[in-house]
Amino acid sequence: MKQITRCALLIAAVGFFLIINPFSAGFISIHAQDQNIQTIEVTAKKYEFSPSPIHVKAGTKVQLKITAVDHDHGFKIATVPEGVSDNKPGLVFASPQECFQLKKKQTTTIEFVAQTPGTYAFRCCHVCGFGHKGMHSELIVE
Ligand SMILES: [Cu+2]
Repeated sequence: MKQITRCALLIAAVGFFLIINPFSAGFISIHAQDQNIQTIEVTAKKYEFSPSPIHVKAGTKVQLKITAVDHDHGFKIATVPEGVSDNKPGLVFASPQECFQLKKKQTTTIEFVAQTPGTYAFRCCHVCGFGHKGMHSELIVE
């Protein structure tokens, strides 16, 4: 009799965790998203990014939604802030990429965590015309 009770309790406990956990985990991640994501609309055109520079807050997840207005462009950003000699990345990407391709008339979302305050240089990495080399700006994490 005692063993049956124990067994029932164990099943109830396992059931409780299976049912409750996915809900609470989902709730926490949705909650964190609301507070910590900064979405910034950016345009890329010959030969500038706008806004320039881009300001974000440290400790947040950043979503850059970059629209290439007039031509194919690219986006390449330094992950280590300017003037810092150690190679510890201050911008943390889920999927690192050398050069994000920005297709003409499309919006590309680039996500990373802005961990360390500082100035991060970025530039166009897709040859887009005579002014291509001058197409650069900065992301400032404050
Ligand atoms: Cu370019």
